[in-house]
Amino acid sequence: IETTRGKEDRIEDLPLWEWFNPKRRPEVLTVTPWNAPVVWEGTYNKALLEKYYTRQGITVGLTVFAVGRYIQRYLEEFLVSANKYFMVGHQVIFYIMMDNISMMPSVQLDPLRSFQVFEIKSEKRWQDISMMRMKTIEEHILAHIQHEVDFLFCMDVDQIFQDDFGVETLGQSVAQIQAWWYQVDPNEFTYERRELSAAYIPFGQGDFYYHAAVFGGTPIHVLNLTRECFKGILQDKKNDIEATWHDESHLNKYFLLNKPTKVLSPEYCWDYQIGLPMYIKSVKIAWQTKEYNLVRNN
Ligand code: 2GW
Ligand code: MN
Repeated sequence: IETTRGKEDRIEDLPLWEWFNPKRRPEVLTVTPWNAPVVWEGTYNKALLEKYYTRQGITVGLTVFAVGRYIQRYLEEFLVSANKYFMVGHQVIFYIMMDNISMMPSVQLDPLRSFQVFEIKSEKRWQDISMMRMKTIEEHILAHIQHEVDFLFCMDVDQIFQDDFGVETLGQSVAQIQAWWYQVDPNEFTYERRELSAAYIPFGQGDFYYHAAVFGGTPIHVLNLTRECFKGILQDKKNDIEATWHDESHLNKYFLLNKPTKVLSPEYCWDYQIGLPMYIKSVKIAWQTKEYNLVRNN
């Protein structure tokens, strides 16, 4: 598939050593075994990256889904905070997928920011609401997103931006470390462990436990990711099995086979319920509290 914007390999144009200094954070893991940067606060040269991407004139997309009670509960705060902290100074398109577009909150966006709202159908089971996002994202990348943006992020709605989530996060294929599983032995990760599932990861394998609440990359790479994950989801349905953590299990399998070119530290999606250890220097996105009684009793 050809993307018309043709800016595929941009981040590699700026050599890693020019903007990234892993030694700035000696107390944490800053480079993966396959030599991809793990981006932590303090490791990147913000001024240089800003200059570089401003000259390129990039547009960054962000997909977010809000179905049922998640509209009232989470969407407005997500958008207001994203407007304030996501890719400040760059063109941004928010792609908002809702089962009821008349419930779209009125959010005042800054210049350079726009949104597109799409109506999607709701699924009966919440597991399917979550998993079907892969299919919807795939369809939208093919239909229009590939022509509209240079980079795309896909996020959960139940979270709030609290600090700059900027161009240092851009790359071909970007994965987020799940806050609770940073520093845990991979054999304890909640990967799918049943061989029958397409998301199966045997013990002894795996690099990180990635969080499906934040992933991104160039449209072509996100297209491939969503396609492969959705294929796995369908195969599992055929075999009458559902992966333990739904789309997230499939995402972890995908990133095991297709290593991300950039990994985001837990600072980029932190859960304050863990506390605030010294190695968290800046919380870019914070998890919202889950009100299971409110949102999960359907
Ligand atoms: C989800 C679970 C239970 C009840 C409702 C929903 C629900 C999810 C919903 O009613 N409406 C809705 O819009 N969603 C969308 O699915 C919304 O965008 C939300 O952020 C996303 C994932 O659901 P969430 O955030 O409740 O799941 P988490 O925070 O436990 O997420 C992790 O695990 C999920 C799979 O179980 C996904 O992989 C998710 O990406 C992970 O962060
Ligand atoms: Mn979530």
